[in-house]
Amino acid sequence: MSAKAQVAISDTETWEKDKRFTVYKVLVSVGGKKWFIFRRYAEFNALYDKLKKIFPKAGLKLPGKKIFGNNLAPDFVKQRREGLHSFVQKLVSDPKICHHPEVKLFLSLDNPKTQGSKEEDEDINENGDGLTDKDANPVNLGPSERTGVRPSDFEFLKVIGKGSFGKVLLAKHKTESTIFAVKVLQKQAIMKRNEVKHIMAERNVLLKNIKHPFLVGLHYSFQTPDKLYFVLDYVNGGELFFHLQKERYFAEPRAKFYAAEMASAIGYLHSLNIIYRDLKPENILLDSQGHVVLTDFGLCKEGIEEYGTTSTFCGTPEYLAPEVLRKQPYDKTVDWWCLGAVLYEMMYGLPPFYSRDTAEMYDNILYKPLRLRTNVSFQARQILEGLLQKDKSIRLGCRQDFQEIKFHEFFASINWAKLDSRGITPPYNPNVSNEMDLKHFDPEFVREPVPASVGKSADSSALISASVQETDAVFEGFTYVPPAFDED
Ligand code: ISQ
Repeated sequence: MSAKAQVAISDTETWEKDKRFTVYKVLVSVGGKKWFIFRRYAEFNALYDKLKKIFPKAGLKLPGKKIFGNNLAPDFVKQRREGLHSFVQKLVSDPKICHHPEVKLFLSLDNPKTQGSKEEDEDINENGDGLTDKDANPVNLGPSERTGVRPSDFEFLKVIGKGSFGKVLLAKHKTESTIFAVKVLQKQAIMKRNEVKHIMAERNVLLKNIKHPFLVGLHYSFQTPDKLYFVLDYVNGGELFFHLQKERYFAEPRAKFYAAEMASAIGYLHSLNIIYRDLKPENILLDSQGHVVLTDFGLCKEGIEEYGTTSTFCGTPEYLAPEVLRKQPYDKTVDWWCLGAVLYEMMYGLPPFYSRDTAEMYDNILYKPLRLRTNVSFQARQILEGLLQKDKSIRLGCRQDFQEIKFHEFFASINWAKLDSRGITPPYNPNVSNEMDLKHFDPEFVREPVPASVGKSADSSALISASVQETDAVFEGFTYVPPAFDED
């Protein structure tokens, strides 16, 4: 970083997570490049605490920590913004402070986008969408990202799924005539819901180049100013639970086969230090031959050390592990609980601890002992007891992770090498006639028209609204990761 950095607190925004809080929008510019970072007061304060010890004579000042009354009151926020503005001005006016790693981190001065060579910048401009590099302000989507791809390269045919941040569409590549499932995420929707952290997790997961026979394959990704596009395998055997609903429950060999393919995929993710965390009915698909395909890595928790834990809440009520319900730290064993829940539902026809009353179901998950009717084998009951152990410190998988599941008696008949080579013939063939066969998809989605904004609109226009550019700034390098501070 040779050019001098300039900073200004340009605005504030009220974001929501568990409660409402203020974020300060800091415009940083270095050598003609500009970007925004979003920081909470507590983050300024943490930086201030460190710097005042390192640079005691610099006379750094931060607006006061606590006042009486409402921290969101406009007058108070304005006053604080002005104080924070003076603070950041002071940081960049002193080269020694400005080059300190804590300051560089805080202002994202080491963001690769700000350090790119001229050649790299020109490459980015060659994406052919008529946007200048500054306008496009791209997210780093990792090795899967392709430049020069646009939504208009695809014909979007049907909505085939809805996720937490967007939709999954059936799409045909216009020139290659190949069919894909394209997951479209709205950058702004994610930002509004303060889920930047989650999409970051998705990005980071993508960076790891995941490839496994039972995980949905990512062909490539691309982006427009307001959306992220993930071009995925189209999997058309239907949701596993769509089939389960039709048959009420599966015979043990069938349930075992699906559980083994899922366990193998989860074991693989764990080997990359990724917690899937979101194993739930709608994320388990069958391919055209009847093999399991897990989708949606949006909520994977990655980068967790072997004995590390994390406590971000996410999940679906039926399969929530007790520690997740309690908002306690969780680890890889959360996925073994979920596998237990899926296996239970496949064999008994309902999720474990099920109640139509959600509050009662939560209570059951936390306190009710697991009851296992004897219409399933002893080995099945034994593995379910191990996986659905409420205390994660004694849950099956807590010591040697996947190895404990793989070598459990229940799976004794599974040849794991053959399973991983997709060499075991699936117990059920979804019988799809061709790639376009949508017979296994929820007709409610399939009837839904493709949103007009997908593949058209301002996405590929040079006229990008200010708010869209701002949203992009948030995603550039995924600068903002809200920490768990209480102080606004
Ligand atoms: C692939 N094929 C069908 C549906 C899908 C849903 C989510 C992610 C990928 C998918």
